Amino acid sequence: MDAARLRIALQKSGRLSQDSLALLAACGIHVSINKARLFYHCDNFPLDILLVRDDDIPNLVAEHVCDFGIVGENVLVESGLAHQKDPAVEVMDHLGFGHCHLAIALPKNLDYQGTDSLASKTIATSYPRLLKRFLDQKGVSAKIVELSGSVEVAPSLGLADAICDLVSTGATLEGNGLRAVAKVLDSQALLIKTKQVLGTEKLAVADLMQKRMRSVQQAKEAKYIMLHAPKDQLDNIIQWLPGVATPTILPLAGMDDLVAVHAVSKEALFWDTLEQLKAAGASSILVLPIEKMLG
Ligand code: PRT
Ligand code: ZN
Repeated sequence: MDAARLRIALQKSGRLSQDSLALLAACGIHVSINKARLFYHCDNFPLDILLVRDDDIPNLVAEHVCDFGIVGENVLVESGLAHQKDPAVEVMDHLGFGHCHLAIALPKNLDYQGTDSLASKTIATSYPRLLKRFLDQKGVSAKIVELSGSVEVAPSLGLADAICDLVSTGATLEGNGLRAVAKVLDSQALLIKTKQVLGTEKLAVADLMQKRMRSVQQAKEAKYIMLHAPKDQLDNIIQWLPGVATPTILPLAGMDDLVAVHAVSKEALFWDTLEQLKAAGASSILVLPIEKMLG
């Protein structure tokens, strides 16, 4: 590996691919992907990208073929390389996309009274390690059948009584007459890093990339709020602004009883907060997205 260029493993084609590349783009890291190739040099940042199947990413990082990887928590934990006592890779950040959860689901007509109802059942899954860990924790003995895909059809084919699979909207379970009964793991995309010590140059690049990734994530949630507030309601209105440390208070030309309040909110802003602000006397409320944040 070039001593100064970082190498990151991303999913080649699948649910994490677009968001992973979009995150790099939002960090100002440019690469033009032509899916025929597996290896890309970014032209404006010392980063090379290896496009692979997501299942290979934990190993590529653990073996230090790549310095970093972006992979679902489900895949990392199932790989066994995130073992709590001696993990083979380091989890640097939760990236806020690829959200799903691993759940045990049963045909709707099957009775479920808690995890004991799974005793002696056959459960089909692509996540045998995670499922076994869950069943062991619950003290339930069930038979695990490993399938690499289309797990949700296993009960209707008579291959299994239940399944353990990833769920995001729940539409696949619904479409196959199944209902989720127990959550095994919450998952989202993670930035993982090799445990090998990086040289000084690479370390500096890694630090810069991570800082940019964090700032992109912060900016995604954060909003810039502008509103007008009656002076005598100012304290009350400010307390309704979520995640705001120090709002800016500005005079309004020709208005003695009103001031403008500008603030950056670091939390998601919901309609009910805006309605509460309005009820507290705020007017001309504007909420704007923030593109970049630093410091
Ligand atoms: O080819 P490669 O091995 O790289 O890809 P893959 O087919 O193994 O993975 P892919 O692209 O399907 O998913 C990549 C990662 O996206 C997963 O490891 C998860 O971390 C994350 N993710 C997020 C999901 C889902 N949501 C998801 N809904 N992965 C899979 N699903 C599947 C699920 O298995 C089920 O078949 O979608 C279906 C359920 O979706 P809903 O919306 O109907 O509930
Ligand atoms: Zn995969």
